[in-house]
Amino acid sequence: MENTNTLTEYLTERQKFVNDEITNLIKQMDAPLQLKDSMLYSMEAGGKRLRPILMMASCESYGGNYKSVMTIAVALEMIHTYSLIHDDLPAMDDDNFRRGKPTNHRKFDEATAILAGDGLLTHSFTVISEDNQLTSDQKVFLIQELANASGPTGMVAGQILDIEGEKVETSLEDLEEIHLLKTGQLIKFAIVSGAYIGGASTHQLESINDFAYYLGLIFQVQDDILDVSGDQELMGKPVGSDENNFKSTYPKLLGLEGAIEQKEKYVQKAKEALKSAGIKNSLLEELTDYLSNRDY
Ligand code: GRG
Repeated sequence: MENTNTLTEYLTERQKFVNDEITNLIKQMDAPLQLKDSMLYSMEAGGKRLRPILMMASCESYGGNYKSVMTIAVALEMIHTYSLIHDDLPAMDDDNFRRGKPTNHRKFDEATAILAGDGLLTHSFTVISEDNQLTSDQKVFLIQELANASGPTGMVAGQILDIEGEKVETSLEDLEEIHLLKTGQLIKFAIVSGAYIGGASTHQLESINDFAYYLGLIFQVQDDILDVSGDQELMGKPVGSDENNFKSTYPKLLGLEGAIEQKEKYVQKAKEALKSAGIKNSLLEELTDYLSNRDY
């Protein structure tokens, strides 16, 4: 792909495939109506589908067919969506809106939102275990990797470190550790499982793992940069002026210019890792630039 239009078309097409598969897999589920409605509400609320798209791109980069990872991609999006539903709850961020719509607990109620999250988390493993395109060995590998990435050694660990980190000053190193767990682990799963199903060798999986590490950091630093731009536009305040909250971000620790420089360093490292990963096309490199410069 050589220009932005083509990449935008690629992203739109892939989002549509993912959206269709999401609707299909959740509608088939034999669950009480209120629960199903609540799960479907958040799954269809308009996410960017970045993790599924990265998984498909990683699979294609090793010569695989993106359709072979569609169910795994939806399973991953189920876990991502569960984490957002729970993150928005009153006990956590207490948010009223997500993706421009009322959060799950505002649309339904708190108990239903907790259960919708629980349902999405557990059902993600069901859909992988029932995917007829996968061998038993592949299912075990994927289920183990996904559980490690999302559970108490991955995203859930990152979430508690993040909550605790809001109470004290944190260093750049602490911040990287939190993000690598909280958001980086699911991104890593997307890349590694896509490469695995696409046919990458053990050595290639190790190299692509390094790429995924930096991509997770790029995603987060850009998220922090976008938050600052949004805050400044909304409140006319300087970077890091929210003195009542210790929550670290890249711009707070490094300043806006420093955060942008740090992002460029991660981009360089990510591209170096891609070079040694034996990739057959430039798709992941283009997605790296896209994620690094995204404005939403
Ligand atoms: C509750 C166990 C538990 C974990 C929550 C990821 C997370 C952990 C919370 C989300 C908090 C947050 C907004 C983090 C910033 C980075 C991030 C994950 C943004 C949302 O991901 P996108 O931009 O969202 O891919 P969409 O809506 O496009 O799917």
